[in-house]
Amino acid sequence: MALMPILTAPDPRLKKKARPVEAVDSKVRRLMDDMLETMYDAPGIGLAAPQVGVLKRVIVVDVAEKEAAPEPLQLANPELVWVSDHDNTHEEGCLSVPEHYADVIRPDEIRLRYLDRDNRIGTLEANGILATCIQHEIDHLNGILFIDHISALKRNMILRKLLKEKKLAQKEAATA
Ligand code: GNR
Ligand code: NI
Repeated sequence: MALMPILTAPDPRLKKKARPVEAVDSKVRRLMDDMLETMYDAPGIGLAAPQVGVLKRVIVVDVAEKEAAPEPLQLANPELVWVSDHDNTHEEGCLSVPEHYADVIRPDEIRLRYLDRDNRIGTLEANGILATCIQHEIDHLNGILFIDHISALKRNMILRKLLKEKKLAQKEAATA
């Protein structure tokens, strides 16, 4: 198991569409395990492979309460096969958009198809925070960040701030 560095916006790799895995083999399983470890360490409730620079359709999620037993999900090629026409607003954050939060409207309930850790087809129905998180992660696989769901004005303010912080960090690293 290993921690992987998490990319932050703006980064062109976060805007790319990820490719399906052909099968969940030992290499994909290792990626899933490293992603889960990286997510728990961050800490976050979800992580998509593009956030660690891997353009594969792989996500991990765990929305269990901190005190409760962990409920890790490791999914490859997740596909929404149904979404409810009822929407829900939830405040979202993202490990790739650190320290910024905004309300995002998404379908309340979803049904999902995916490949599990053993390369078997699975289905899952989700609502609430789990449905929000899974949709947020699938967005990452399509090069979409939660800030793409808010106004261009707010989005550009956030991106400018993150870029400034990145440039400052680079400068500090160069003079250290
Ligand atoms: O840790 C995370 N919290 C979160 C809160 C509300 C909606 C979505 C999320 S996902 C985020 C981790 C992350 O960036 N996943 O891509
Ligand atoms: Ni995210």
